[in-house]
Amino acid sequence: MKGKNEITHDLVNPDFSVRHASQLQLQDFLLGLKNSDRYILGRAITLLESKIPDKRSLAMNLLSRLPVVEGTVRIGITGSPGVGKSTFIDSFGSFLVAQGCRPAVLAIDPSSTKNKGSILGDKTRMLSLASSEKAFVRPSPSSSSLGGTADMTREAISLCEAAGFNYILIETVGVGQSEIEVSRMTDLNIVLLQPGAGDEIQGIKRGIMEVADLFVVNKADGIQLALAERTRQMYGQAAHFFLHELQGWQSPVHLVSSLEKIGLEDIKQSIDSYVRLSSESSYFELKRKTQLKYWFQKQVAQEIQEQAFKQPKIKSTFENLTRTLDDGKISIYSATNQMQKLIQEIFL
Ligand SMILES: Nc1nc2c(ncn2[C@@H]2O[C@H](COP(=O)(O)OP(=O)(O)OP(=O)(O)O)[C@@H](O)[C@H]2O)c(=O)[nH]1
Ligand SMILES: [Mg+2]
Repeated sequence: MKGKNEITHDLVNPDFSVRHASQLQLQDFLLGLKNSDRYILGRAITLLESKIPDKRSLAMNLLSRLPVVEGTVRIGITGSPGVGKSTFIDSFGSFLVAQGCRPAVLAIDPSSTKNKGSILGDKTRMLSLASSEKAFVRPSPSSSSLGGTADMTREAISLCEAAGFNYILIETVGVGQSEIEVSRMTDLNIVLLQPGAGDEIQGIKRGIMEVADLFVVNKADGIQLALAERTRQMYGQAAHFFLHELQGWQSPVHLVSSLEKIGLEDIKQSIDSYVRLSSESSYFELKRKTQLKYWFQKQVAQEIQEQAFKQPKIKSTFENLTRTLDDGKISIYSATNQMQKLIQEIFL
């Protein structure tokens, strides 16, 4: 007999029964993650997205109790819209499963606010991976949670690792801020290129060399194969002249057809080489530590800012000055100066 508070997922697994999501307690989450329960992992990530204070504090409590997990690899996958990131992740993720790995996919998609269909899009494009028991696929977080997306993704990585997933793949559309934030939570970044990318007059931009530890020219199939090969050569030459932060590493450029599942083994080998080289030189560990410090500082700064704005005098002065600034009755320098003085008066 099942209690009132239990629901049964008959269609998924007849033996599978959990307490209703809203009733899940810390111990349920910890046990579920320990048992690699994908349903519980999904609920735990939803908990992170919640704005309800009780749920948020349960999420924080959970995060602080997660076990330290070693041997995981966090991979950012970026590239312009439509280059084939989701298709690549589906194929490469399935390849990883066949190799005995356990991939988890998270997505940061700034376009999801505008294009509500993209959540469904991600899911349908990663069908084979999503159906694998050894994998976990989480489409873009709900649009309402934008703003703290980066923090949430970082926390979701920890949850996935605690649930036994050892390859964390994070898809992000290669536009500006989200890409940079993701590179601050990953061990290595794969940049996907279209055949013909870099052919334009400006050529290959320096910025792209700085974020890529591995290049994939995707859609290297059919009539695009020759063009893809030319793109591979161009990026190969550029990488040759670019000094990578990891000593002895030159970002390789691989040809892949995500649709036809060609070239995936080379990607895995390159990832393995990168992890080996960076671990040997302690770069791997150092990078993670630097990232931890970055997020710690950022979160503390955010907290200080939030608390400071709750201080009545600061709040009212700030609002007044903003209004005066709006009326054009004060210069920005004078307004900033007044705020600085007030902050010093209150805190020093
Ligand atoms: N020919 C060919 N087409 C591909 C390949 N990979 C992806 N595509 C196609 O490219 C289109 C876009 O693929 P997606 O995987 O959705 O690309 P994406 O980069 O995730 O797109 P966004 O998330 O919208 O930025 C789809 O129509 C795919 O079928 C490939 O290897 N070869
Ligand atoms: Mg996609």
